[in-house]
Amino acid sequence: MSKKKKVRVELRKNREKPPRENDLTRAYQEGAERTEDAHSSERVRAKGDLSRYRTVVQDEAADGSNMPAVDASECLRGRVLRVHGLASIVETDDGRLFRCAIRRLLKSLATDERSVVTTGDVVWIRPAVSEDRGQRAEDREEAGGRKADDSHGEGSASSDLSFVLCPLSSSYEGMIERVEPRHGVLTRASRRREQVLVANVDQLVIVMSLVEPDLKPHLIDRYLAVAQQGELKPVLCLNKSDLADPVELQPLIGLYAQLGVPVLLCSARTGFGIDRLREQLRNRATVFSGQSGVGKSSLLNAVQPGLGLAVKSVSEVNQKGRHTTTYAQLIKLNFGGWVVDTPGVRQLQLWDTRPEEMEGYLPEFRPFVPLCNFPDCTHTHEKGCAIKDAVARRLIAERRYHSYLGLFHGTSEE
Ligand SMILES: Nc1nc2c(ncn2[C@@H]2O[C@H](COP(=O)(O)OP(=O)(O)OP(=O)(O)O)[C@@H](O)[C@H]2O)c(=O)[nH]1
Ligand SMILES: [Mg+2]
Ligand SMILES: [Zn+2]
Repeated sequence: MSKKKKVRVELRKNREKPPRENDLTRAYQEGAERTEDAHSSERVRAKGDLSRYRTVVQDEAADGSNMPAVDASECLRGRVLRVHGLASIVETDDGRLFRCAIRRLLKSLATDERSVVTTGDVVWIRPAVSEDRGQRAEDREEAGGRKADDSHGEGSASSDLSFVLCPLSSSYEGMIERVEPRHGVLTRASRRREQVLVANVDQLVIVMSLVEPDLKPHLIDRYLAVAQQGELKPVLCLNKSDLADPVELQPLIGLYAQLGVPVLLCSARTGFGIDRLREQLRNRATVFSGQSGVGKSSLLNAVQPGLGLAVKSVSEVNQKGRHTTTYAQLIKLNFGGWVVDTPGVRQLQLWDTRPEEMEGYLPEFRPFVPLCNFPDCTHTHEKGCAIKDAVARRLIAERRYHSYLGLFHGTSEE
């Protein structure tokens, strides 16, 4: 993560030069009778100079990010709750909701327009200027007064913001001026481009159902690779335990537990395992991901009663390919932390990885890799391959080796 610094900069130096009737400096130097005037003008001007300085937020390493700096006195900091086409819903630090467009410059800086701004992003927005500014001087005063009461850290940077607030039903409008550098991302390749599904989360809860739809072990392994790539702590959540016999799952649970991945067996229907899931989410930033119909939204409704997320109705259950959740949505948890519910994924291709890097995504391969006969062994067809040998001796699970082959060849075995 790059460091942030606040700096004082001089803004619009050229445009805001105080108007001068004449060249007063020359008049002063010439010792003319206008000395008094010249003096007082200079005094006024010095004050003007001061007000032209602003605190801006920018990255410490100028080369680290190409995001534009923003003027903290004119912008508000917030987090993106969801993205609807061209509009992003941002909650500012003071708890207001803004419907925002994205500054065009940011789009030209991004490698993929779909990921310029994504759910979970920390952004700086410029509230929209109300058209009837002139008539609302009274509102301005009132709002300014209120503002002083609810001071809120960085968001309180300016009291002259109040006049630009423009209510639109229950929310305001604004423009996203800057996206803070991300950490902890859920990313995938989509049509040969990087798609950042969610940003700034700590952990990925991989939701699988034991049946309806059936468990997909290869998909779990793919998710584990994506978690490692995005620096997310993975958690495996096996849902619909009410529909299957958990005894048969012991080898699978054992395998992932051995790899250091917490495994939670749950049922959104009966409430089994929901307390443990809630503890896993407390005070963390989490994303839920998995196929459509595994019960992501149902689990979140169980974790926080009253949430009311839409879940697939019984009549829709057999309609394959229908997603009930259609966009990633950030939800605040009333016991601390937040979670992003996402639409089901059909395919999960890793972004920006070469086949020879794939072995790095299977931690249990590591001790064996140096023992292969060829230093550049791909563990696919080579003789004297220590990985294949370890699979034969059951030191590496065959299932995991097959997942590796799928990752290596870029095929999704589902
Ligand atoms: N038997 C059983 N059914 C469940 C359980 N959890 C969810 N379901 C059912 O599974 C179906 C899908 O649940 P959703 O919560 O909509 O699944 P989702 O993962 O959010 O799906 P998308 O939003 O399409 O990605 C619904 O009909 C739920 O009632 C469970 O623990 N047991
Ligand atoms: Mg859902
Ligand atoms: Zn090998």
